[in-house]
Amino acid sequence: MAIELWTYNTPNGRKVSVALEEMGLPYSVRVVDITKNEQFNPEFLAFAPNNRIPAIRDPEGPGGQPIAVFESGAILLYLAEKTGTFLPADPRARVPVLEWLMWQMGGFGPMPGQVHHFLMQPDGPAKEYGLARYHGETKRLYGVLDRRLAGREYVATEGGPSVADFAILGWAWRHERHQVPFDGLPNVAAWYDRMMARPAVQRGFEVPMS
Ligand SMILES: N[C@@H](CCC(=O)N[C@@H](CS)C(=O)NCC(=O)O)C(=O)O
Repeated sequence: MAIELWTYNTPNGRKVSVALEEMGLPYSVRVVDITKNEQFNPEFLAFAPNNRIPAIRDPEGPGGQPIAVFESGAILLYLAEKTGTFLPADPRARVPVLEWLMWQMGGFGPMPGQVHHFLMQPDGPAKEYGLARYHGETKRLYGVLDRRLAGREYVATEGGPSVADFAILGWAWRHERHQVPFDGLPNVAAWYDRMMARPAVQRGFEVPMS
């Protein structure tokens, strides 16, 4: 039975559709229109208590019983473990995937998200301060990613991507919106093109979500 993906057309939402496509799992999209505050609907809050997309409901969870998962990082790990894909079983090889997934969840998402917020504010000192802080931090994070990708095809694994790549890609997809051109980030640019050339990734970004 298909997994329900409750989501909207945003970086955090796209991470999960990309992963589902890459894993070949059947799923249906349930649009939660966050521009209309649908994330506060009781039906959604019942299994997504933080009123943020994405969340999933899997009718065939562990033990064949239904399960719901919220928080995109937890969803990616759940799906990777369910399918035995995109997350190495070897504990040593798994560590960098967890490191870079947490790096994304803790920084390379919250920081560009603040840039998106401050860009929409009226001109003035608050906007100036917010952008100086969060755009600066976002650019620093892109620099960290570029150095990590030197001599590597994927962020945390060899021979193919992991869920860490899917998580980071969701936000890099919005690099123009948070005003970080890839000039001067050659390794990020090459990785981005490599990831975006994957047919499943393309399907994950194209599936209607709004
Ligand atoms: N840490 C959460 C963040 C989710 C998140 O911030 N989702 C945004 C869209 S990208 C949202 O639902 N915003 C609705 C709101 O702010 O009320 C995750 O990765 O799942």
